[in-house]
Amino acid sequence: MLYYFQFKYNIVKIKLLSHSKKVFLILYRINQYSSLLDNNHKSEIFQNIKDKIIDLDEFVFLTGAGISQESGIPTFRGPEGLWRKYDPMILASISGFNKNPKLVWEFYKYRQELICNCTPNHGHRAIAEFQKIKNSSVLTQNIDGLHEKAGTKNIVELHGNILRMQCTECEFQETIEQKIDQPLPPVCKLCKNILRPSVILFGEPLNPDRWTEAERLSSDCDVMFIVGTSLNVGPVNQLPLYAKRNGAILIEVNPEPTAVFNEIMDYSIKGSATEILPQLLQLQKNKY
Ligand code: BV8
Ligand code: ZN
Repeated sequence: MLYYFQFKYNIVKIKLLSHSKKVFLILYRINQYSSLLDNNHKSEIFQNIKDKIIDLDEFVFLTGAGISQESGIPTFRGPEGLWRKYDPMILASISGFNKNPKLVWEFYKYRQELICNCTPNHGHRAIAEFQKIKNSSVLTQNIDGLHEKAGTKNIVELHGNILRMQCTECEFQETIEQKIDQPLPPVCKLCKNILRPSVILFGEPLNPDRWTEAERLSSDCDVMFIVGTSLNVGPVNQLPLYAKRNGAILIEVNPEPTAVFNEIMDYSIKGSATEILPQLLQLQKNKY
């Protein structure tokens, strides 16, 4: 009797197995087919983009934390994002700094030490290369200095640079090479008041000259690439609208299309900066 059940169980098991194998094969085929579709669709988008932008002259790259993610710098709002662990209104706002400068400095010191050991990735380098063949500027929300490290020119650091610090009272400024070895908060060598990171904190206006330059570049460009940003933060998230109003083509590069602004994008290329930007660069290089 036992053998009978054993035999029956084996038959059922083999049937299930072969059935699940078939299911697995079908799923594998669907997956293969959809990634083929995906790639076909992507190459169709790229061909379309090439036809549209190949003869245009003025390009702007608006970049956010996503372009530095593959250099090892965490983004802010992703699953591992900084703002999931820390409250930006306590650690990255002007009110938080005024209330507890030492705590804010500890947050920035931890990020400075991470960032100063990071290097540009293929995405940063593709933009630096792109600039050699087309007139292009970079408007970055990032404070990590990686665009500059990649050899990029015409950069507007809209939110400042974490590897610089400045006096809260006088004109004193200082670049941070490796790490801050003074007690926190560091004090100004000239007037002994406390220093602050040279970044724009939440609740602070952007530097007026840099903002005016960003408005001009966005309003005059033919194409704006929006790379690695959730466009959550204002007023920078208004810049694609300046470009759109001027009739520019908006091309987004992001594994997750931005929620609010997705409708105004002419193209939304799903993918990472290090994967997509070199391909867009190739489009321009293959012009002739
Ligand atoms: C201002 C420097 C007016 C610091 C930053 C309440 C109180 C105070 C202000 C406000 C408030 N409510 C609203 C505001 C306005 C506020 C704001 O916008 N808040 C948001 C949160 C709603 N804005 C301000 O405060 C600004 N100033 O409004 O001033 C004013 C005028 C006069 C007088 C007084 C005041 C100042 C904003 C600047 C704040 N500083 N940075 C620091 O970095 O520590 S902003 C902060 O968010 C980050 O620094 C970053 O720069 C910025 C934007 O984030 P993203 O770069 O987009 O990053 P995020 O993680 O969100 O997205 C990453 C994306 O990458 C994702 O889409 C992901 O899918 C994608 N991705 C991931 N991996 C990859 C990838 N893409 C490509 N490849 C990959 N591999
Ligand atoms: Zn000073």
